[in-house]
Amino acid sequence: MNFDLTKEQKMIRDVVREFAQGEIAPRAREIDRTGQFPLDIIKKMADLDLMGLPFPEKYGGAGADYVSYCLAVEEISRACASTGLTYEAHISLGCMPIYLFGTEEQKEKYLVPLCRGECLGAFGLTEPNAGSDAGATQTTAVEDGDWWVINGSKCFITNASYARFVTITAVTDRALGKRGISNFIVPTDAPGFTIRATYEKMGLHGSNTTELFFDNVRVPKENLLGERNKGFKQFLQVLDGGRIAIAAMAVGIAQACLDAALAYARERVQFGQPIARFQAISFKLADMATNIELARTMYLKAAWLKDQGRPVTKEAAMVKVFASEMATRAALDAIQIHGGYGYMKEFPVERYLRDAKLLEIGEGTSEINRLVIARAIGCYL
Ligand code: COS
Repeated sequence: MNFDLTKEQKMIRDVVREFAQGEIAPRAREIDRTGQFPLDIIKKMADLDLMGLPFPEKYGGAGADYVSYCLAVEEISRACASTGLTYEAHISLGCMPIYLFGTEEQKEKYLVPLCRGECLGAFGLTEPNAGSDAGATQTTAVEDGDWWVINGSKCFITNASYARFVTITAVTDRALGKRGISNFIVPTDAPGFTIRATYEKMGLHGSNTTELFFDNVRVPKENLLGERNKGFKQFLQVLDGGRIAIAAMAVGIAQACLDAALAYARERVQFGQPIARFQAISFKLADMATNIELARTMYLKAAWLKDQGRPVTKEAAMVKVFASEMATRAALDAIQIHGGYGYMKEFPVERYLRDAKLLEIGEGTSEINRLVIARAIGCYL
């Protein structure tokens, strides 16, 4: 067994870390305050070849592995979680379905511009009445000659305002229930397709969150992605990968919590000494560091399994639950260590809490992921 990163993985992590700390971190507070989407940062990430990092060079990607991609997600999220989520959703939810299930023609047409960072990737799964129960999708796609006609709506969709096309799920055979769902690539300029970005969120203010509305939207037959009626399994497979990357995001936020809390505790003097010297504080920091190490090791193992083409459903769910809940705890402890200052916007730790919380909800709630784990270990046999 070898726990070392390869030379290439280390190189990618270090390049991304330097870029994230130098160019993203100084902007994070402003991005949170104004809610301004960091489009110029995304352009720079494209210049660094990050927007197609884990995809083959023939599709415009950088040919790196999933481990390297997750390391990049951690580093970007450590600097700015809004930028981290934008990146994660682009790769794991936007690019991945097309890479996994697209025909060569579809990859040429859709994956290449995504990998080059010419537009952002987005995936429309969740609906007002189909959240955890994603199989309850109500959006429909009905055949009409050489076309599919799509009607319905999606909610909480990341990146769609900056996408040229969105992959969505729709019911193609109602009688088959969740086994009658298919995936479609829908151009965002198609007549009848409306995108609205008016949510007021608790955190991740710089991440674009949208609602999608389809009113008799016509897409050509060839925009079906993957096999007809296999959409449910396809997106569960996509979500397996996404959950590992969300865990990497959580580790990034937790690391930022530790960085901030440790620096503060070493400087802040009370009762004649830095508070880091008090056991009550140092043990909090020690626990934070231990949990971060554990979550990082878990996501690296899960990403490695994915790179080997091995089953990863259970490990992805485990690390998603552990890392996201760990990040929220780390943010709460970081605030506590900062005392009254931690409650103020002048310090970054209150933002870390608002940003971390989403990771217990998005790409499968902690409850759904515990259900996946419980099934995998045989609780319900
Ligand atoms: N990968 C591939 N196939 C999978 C899978 C996975 N990870 N998990 C289950 N499947 C298969 C099952 O084997 C089953 O196959 P058959 O039809 O051949 O029997 C099929 O998919 C249906 O699975 P299941 O019966 O388990 O579906 P359920 O509706 O009971 O449960 C859960 C599915 C709850 C796990 C799923 O709906 C889920 O993950 N929900 C959360 C959605 C989510 O994360 N939303 C966030 C969106 S952010 S983009």
